[in-house]
Amino acid sequence: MSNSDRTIEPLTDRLFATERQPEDFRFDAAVARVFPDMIRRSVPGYTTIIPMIEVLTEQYAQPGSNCYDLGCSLGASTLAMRHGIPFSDCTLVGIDNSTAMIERCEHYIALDDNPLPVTLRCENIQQTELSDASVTTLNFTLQFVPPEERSDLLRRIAEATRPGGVLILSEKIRFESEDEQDTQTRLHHEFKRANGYSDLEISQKRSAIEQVLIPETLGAHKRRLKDSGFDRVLVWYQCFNFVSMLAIKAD
Ligand code: GEK
Repeated sequence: MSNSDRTIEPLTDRLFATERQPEDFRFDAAVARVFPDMIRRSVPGYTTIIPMIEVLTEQYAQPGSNCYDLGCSLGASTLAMRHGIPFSDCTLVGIDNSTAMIERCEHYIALDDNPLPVTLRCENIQQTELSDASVTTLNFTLQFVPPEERSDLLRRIAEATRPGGVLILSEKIRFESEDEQDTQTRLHHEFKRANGYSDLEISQKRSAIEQVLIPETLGAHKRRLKDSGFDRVLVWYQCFNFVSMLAIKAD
């Protein structure tokens, strides 16, 4: 690995700026290197959701429990949880199956001065062990799990969650109405344009990601969360076709 591969200076995302062969999007080293810039300029509301994860974690973390960040990438949501957890006997675990992400995440965690230890695991969240949880976060990660395998994961999270515990679930969604789908998609693309992405970048990224990021409707998410063992589900944030939900297990 060269020194430049090790740098954690957030670089500008130009991955789709020039014409390239169509290929499915992967969370590889090239993506990890530009990820903070990419997600901030691509996901409306991301810069609001991250600090709110700290607020939500502070509300729902329980003493002596485990807190999980599933699909932690470079640890933005993990660090928000770390700062929100008010108990020194909690265990915080960040999990991602991209080696490139986990390697860089270690640097970001080390740079942060909060004393709560963070364990990082390079694992598939669909197989990872979960237990005695109070707060679990899936911040734009479930959308990358094949739809038919999502119930299984949510059921395991609900089973591992203590009474009174929560799942914070952020997702790109689609809409029942074609008209709303078109309008919200156009507004999302305008957001990307306003953040400096060209039409070529927007369309090439869209083609690369559409086979791997499968959005579902808000109704489908809510139903599945309830069927999986959560008692209440509420939307606490929405910006265009991006939402964040709070799924709560009753006391
Ligand atoms: C943030 N939460 O900054 N197992 C483990 N990790 C996975 C899996 C899987 N099956 N599928 C995808 N991932 C972060 C942002 S990004 C969202 C999360 C985005 C990981 C994948 O490697 C990537 O790092 C992350 O989920 C999704 O708040 O890029 O839109």
